[in-house]
Amino acid sequence: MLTTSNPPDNSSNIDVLIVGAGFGGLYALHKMRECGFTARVLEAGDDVGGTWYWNRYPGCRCDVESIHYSYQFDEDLQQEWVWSERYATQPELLSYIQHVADRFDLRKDITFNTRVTAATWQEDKACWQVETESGETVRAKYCIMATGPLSVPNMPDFPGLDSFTGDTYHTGLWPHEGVDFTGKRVAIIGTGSSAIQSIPLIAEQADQLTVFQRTANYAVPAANRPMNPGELEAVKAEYAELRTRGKNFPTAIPVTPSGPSALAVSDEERERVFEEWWQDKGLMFQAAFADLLFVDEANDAVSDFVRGKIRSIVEDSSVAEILVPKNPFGCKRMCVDTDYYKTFNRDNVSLVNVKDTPIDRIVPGGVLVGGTTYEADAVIFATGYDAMTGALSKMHICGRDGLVLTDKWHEGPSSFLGLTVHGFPNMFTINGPGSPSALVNMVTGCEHHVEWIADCLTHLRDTGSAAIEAEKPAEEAWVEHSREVGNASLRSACDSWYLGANIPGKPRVFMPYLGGFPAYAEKCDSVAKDGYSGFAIT
Ligand code: N01
Repeated sequence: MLTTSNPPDNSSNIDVLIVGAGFGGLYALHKMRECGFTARVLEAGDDVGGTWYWNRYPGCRCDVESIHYSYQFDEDLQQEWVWSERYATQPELLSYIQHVADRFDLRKDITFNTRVTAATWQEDKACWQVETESGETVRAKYCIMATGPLSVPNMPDFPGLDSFTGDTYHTGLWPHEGVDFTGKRVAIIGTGSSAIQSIPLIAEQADQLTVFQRTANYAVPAANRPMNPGELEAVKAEYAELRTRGKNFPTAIPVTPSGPSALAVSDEERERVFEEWWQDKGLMFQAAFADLLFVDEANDAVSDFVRGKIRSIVEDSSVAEILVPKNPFGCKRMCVDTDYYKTFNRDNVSLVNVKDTPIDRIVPGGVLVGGTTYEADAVIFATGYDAMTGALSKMHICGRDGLVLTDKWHEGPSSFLGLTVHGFPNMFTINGPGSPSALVNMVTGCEHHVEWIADCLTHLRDTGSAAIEAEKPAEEAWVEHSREVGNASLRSACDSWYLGANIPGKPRVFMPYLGGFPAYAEKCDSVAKDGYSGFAIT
């Protein structure tokens, strides 16, 4: 029995064990059932939702438009669901995922409040033995790790943290009941996407907000708004076609750059395009010209445009200069904002640059930097995640011949297609390192992986095969190809979570695949069509 509330009765006989009940895990469960496999999901939280279950900080919403950031596998679902805003809030996304779980009767095969701690390949039985925090054991022929690329919060080891007398929060583990900062002095550490979304709202509520910034980030206006009358209906009238078209774009989001190069147009035209895209395109501003993330001079142009915007919004020029990013545009993941820079014009908001003078320690009454204590009643850690490998590394995953995944990956993750790992038969990762993952529309990425895995398992069943495993040369070739593609982009030009640089001691490897969704999907297709070339099937 796994939990008292939801006990599986045939745990040792299931075909597919899925870890995680976010977008990837839920669709995996639905698809596996549809293909006639028995499947079960183990989920650490007490409900479905993954990212959208855990991230409940003020202002949390998706930066991919709702019409794209949603499932496309079921026409009735996409026709019936009504999005209220261009970019859905976390509560709206969570209710969408809950609706999907109910609509497809998924909950009966999900065991909540159950964290997986270990998975061991049993060669003699050709199955995975999976263990949970409560000491339960589940066996399954196949294991799908739908654990999310950004699901393990990074909590820097600040000295003195335990001495703090106020409340502490991490944006990725926000209290379900919400937090009222009225009358409070709040400190927030970090200026990535989570901080940039939450700072304007916390500033409106708190007495005083102190922002501790180590690296200035690029943020562009989200341009969020309620859906216009008739807008959703127009999308739905051609939804299937829109979805198909989306898959032809590198990000799996159908946005066509205004031109191939920012350098091929006059200064006036470039400025006009940047301004137009700045006003309305949100995250897709980065696609205003096709070469912004590849050619230094084009990148300089867009970097300078955004720097100019920051200087024009922030009234205190010394504050503006701290907020102006020094990195190339897009090498850290771009952020979208609603009134982020404007918030620094408020009297109750101050900015502390901790780049050259890092945080010394947390003290009982606040945060100590360079001998000054910034007093706080609450400290928010908006310090990000152990990305891409964090959740997989937290479990003790032991493959063939006793090979432990963290040992194999001690110099950085390697995989074939970001889906499978040599030495770990019958194990699949959804949005794993080596796949496009967070560089594309994540829901499309999840669906693509699940459908590839479903076809693969069906093939194994149809051919009476027991196990599939990525071959070493195929994995090495994929790692090398991913490295080459990654080096061609300016995204790898600075420290970021893409590279694991935000976690002390983590090897520096650019983890998401940068070749774009169409090339990636084509490679996955051709491997399958070739009878799973690059895999050993036994
Ligand atoms: O985390 P981050 P995030 N001292 O890693 C700072 C997705 N997402 O949760 O840059 C001081 O980006 C760190 O500083 P530095 C999206 O993919 C999407 O904000 O390492 N500061 C940085 O400023 C995103 O990229 C959405 O120098 C320290 C911050 O903490 C990803 O999640 C919304 C520090 C961490 O920023 C992660 O975003 C939210 C230290 N010791 C998230 N350690 C949307 O869809 C870390 N920092 C809109």
